[in-house]
Amino acid sequence: MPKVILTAALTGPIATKEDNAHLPTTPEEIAASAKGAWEAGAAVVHVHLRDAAGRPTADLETARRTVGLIQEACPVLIQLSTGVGLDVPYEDRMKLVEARPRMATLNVCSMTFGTGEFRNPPDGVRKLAARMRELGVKPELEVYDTGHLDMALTLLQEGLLEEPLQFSVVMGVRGGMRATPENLVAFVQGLPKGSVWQVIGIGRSNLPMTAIGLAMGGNARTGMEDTLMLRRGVPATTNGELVERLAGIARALELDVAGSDEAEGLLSLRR
Ligand code: KMH
Ligand code: ZN
Repeated sequence: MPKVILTAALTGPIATKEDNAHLPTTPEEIAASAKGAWEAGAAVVHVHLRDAAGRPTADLETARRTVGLIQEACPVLIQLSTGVGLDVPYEDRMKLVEARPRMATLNVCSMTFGTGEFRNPPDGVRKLAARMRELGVKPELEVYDTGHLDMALTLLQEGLLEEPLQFSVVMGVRGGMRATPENLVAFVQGLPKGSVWQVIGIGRSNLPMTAIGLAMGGNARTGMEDTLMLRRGVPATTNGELVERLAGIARALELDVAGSDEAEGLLSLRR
């Protein structure tokens, strides 16, 4: 049976405990949530960090501590977000890869992001890509629109990225592409042969778009960064239950859910 990789995006940069009291924000809560997600079938966790006041942070000590706690809790693969949060300076965000996660996100273009602005300046993106290559941290290319794919391919041509490229096709952010099956099909057709890709569906699009992505042969991500709701009117209480639902969809499609050790090979991670 074909294998699929499920990722749990545990926290994200925007929601707070006021939006959902179960959102993990401290290093301990994030590690416990990572374990629950891994037990439910996530091979990868995508990690954002918060400071003591609950705001997004790129503090390297918090990153090292959180990575350490997750590693103690379970063998899940750790992907740190270098997106961090809309108000965190790019120079601080870049430093997070020094915590040497197996993977980290690379957002290749600036854009409007809901009511805010997500700044990814071209020179900063190139520096970060180069540093990730040096450290052997696999970039997950976050692409929110077709021009972002062109930028990723430019970085590949410049020798800043290595194939196979790994994409997160993010759908449903206001400022990026809308979450529609037509957009997903068109986008995936443009990816270089051999690329690894997953769908990220924001909000209500999470369940249908990840299901469509799995049926199309992609991987999929869920978690409280992407949706705080299990279904309409029912808030998620753990990341594990969102992963469990996604794993159920994968199995219903006769797809095997990859463990972390299998995912390591499928994602061509170094080390
Ligand atoms: N922080 C958001 C603005 C990432 O994790 O790299 C976008 C984001 C992407 O969450
Ligand atoms: Zn993120």
